[in-house]
Amino acid sequence: MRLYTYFRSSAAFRVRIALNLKGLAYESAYVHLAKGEHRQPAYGALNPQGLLPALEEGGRLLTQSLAIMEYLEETHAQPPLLPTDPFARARVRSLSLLIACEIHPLNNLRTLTHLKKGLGQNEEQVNAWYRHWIADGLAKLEADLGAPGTGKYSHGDAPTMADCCLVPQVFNAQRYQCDLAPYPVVMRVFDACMQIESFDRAQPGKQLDAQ
Ligand SMILES: N[C@@H](CCC(=O)N[C@@H](CS)C(=O)NCC(=O)O)C(=O)O
Repeated sequence: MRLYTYFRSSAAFRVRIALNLKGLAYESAYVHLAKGEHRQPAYGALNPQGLLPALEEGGRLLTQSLAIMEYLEETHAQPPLLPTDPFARARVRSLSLLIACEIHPLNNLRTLTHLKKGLGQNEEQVNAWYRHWIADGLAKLEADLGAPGTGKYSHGDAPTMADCCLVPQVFNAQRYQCDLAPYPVVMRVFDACMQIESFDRAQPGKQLDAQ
């Protein structure tokens, strides 16, 4: 398997964690987001969505981190990233989607670039936007993680797809110096995940393209 990745891409970070948790070897193809390599024709020809990550296997390409993690779950069942009980599976997907759909798109590169270059916002205003949506999203995550089902990790006592989404989102929040004190459950789960080698090895600073 080949993963198209960038060290700071939190969506790619999710998939790096999932691959590591499942013990799957992969090669990395580095696409430099800050230099705009994902917008170049070469990458567009490969991945029409023009985003990271993408996973290539057997000459076929999969996009969207949640779809990729579901694919890994279906093709390599152990260890599971989703619980067996249907309600619990739906809860893990809901937590994952809260991060991937309600927080991440508001703060990704193209959104911030449009705020700056398209709408003329200055750095301070863009940072305020970023922190606003982190606070909004993490407050919702904190409330949900307080519900029954949360154990050592987002759901129960084994890491799931939700944790693969939670950890990169907290890394992003830390990078933008967001106040994380109001989210003790989120941070407890984050700390528990970061004790696991598969999470630690996937972090941005440990990637070969890290700057
Ligand atoms: N929903 C997508 C999000 C993909 C995405 O936005 N990736 C970011 C990197 S984390 C990206 O490629 N951004 C490029 C840009 O915004 O121009 C997924 O989960 O894979």
